[in-house]
Amino acid sequence: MIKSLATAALAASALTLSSCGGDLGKEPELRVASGYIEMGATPDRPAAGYFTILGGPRDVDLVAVTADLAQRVEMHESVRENGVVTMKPLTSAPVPAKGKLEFKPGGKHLMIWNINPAAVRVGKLPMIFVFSNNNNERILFDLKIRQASAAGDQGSAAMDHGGMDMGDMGAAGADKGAADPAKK
Ligand SMILES: [Cu+2]
Repeated sequence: MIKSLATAALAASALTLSSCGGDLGKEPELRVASGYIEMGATPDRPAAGYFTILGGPRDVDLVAVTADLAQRVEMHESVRENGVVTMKPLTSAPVPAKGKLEFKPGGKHLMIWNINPAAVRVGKLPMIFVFSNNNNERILFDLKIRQASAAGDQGSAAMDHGGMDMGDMGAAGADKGAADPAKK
């Protein structure tokens, strides 16, 4: 009896020790590290979302991003072909183990339609990032909202998004059907 108590005490202190020193050898944790939303140039234009996700111990895919306070969110990739930039809807994006996935201007990005005005006033949009691991693990993260800048790169990005509405709507519509179940 006494012996087993001592063993338990030793085990407990061993646990304490390992949790103390454990940070050094800790497994990387899948997480959203940062991100922001750039509002469209005019209210009828979609906003663009950018973020960085840090990979965990295993390769996973980001399969959807949703927001209750926006009408629609899509993942896109800008691709330059023969000097012309077009956008393609993405159904998933890989997050390599211990690596990172970046959505950034000129590459992969979110397009977000009709963000709730209250969220715009507060300056952040709560979003849900859905992954292909553990029965679609969900990570909640607030993206900060920035107003559209008047000129420069952001202006042209907004124009790209405007063109998207007409060009790739068929593909985007098909894509939306696949993404919807994750929303529920
Ligand atoms: Cu886009």
